[in-house]
Amino acid sequence: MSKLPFLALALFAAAGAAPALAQEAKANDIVIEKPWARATPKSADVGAGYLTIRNNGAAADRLTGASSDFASVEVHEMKMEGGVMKMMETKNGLNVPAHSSVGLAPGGYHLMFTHLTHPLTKGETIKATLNFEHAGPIEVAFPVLGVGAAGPGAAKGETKPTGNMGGMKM
Ligand SMILES: [Cu+2]
Repeated sequence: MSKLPFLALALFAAAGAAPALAQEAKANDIVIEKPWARATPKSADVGAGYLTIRNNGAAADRLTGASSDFASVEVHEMKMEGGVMKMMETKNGLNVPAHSSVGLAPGGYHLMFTHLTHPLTKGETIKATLNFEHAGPIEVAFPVLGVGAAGPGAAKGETKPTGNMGGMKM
C-alpha cells in the first residue's frame, strides 16, 4: 500500500514530461481544463474568460487571483439580487474542494479581464496566470472564441429560470 502513491507520482511525472496537451495546464493537484475567452467588440475594455478547475488532491485549494499582461484580471461571480443579475468580485477568491471541480462559465463564475490593452480577437490565444493558494501559479492559454460563443461544446437551448417558480433549480 505504501508503494502505490509513489508509483502514481512517478507515472504522473512521466506524463508531465510528454508534450503538454493543448489548452490544459496543471500544477500539483490542480488541472485547468477547457479554458476559453470570448471575443470583445473593438470599443470594449472588458472581457471574460472561462475554464474548469479540477482539484485531484485530498485537500481543498483556492484560486486567489490572476494576472496577465493584456489586462487586469479579477475573479467574478454572478448573483441574482432582487430579480436582477449582478456580477461582482468574489470576496475570498474561489474555493475548489478536494476531489472535485469548479466550472467558470457564462452566467456564473468567470475571470473578468478589465482595462484591456487590446480587443480580444476571435482566433487568437491569450495568456493569463492563475494563482492558487497551494498549487501556486498556473499559466493558462485561452483560445478566443466568437462574440456569441457559449463555450466549447456547450449545450444549446438550455432553459432559463423564469423567476416565478419560487425556487432554485440548482
Ligand atoms: Cu465580471
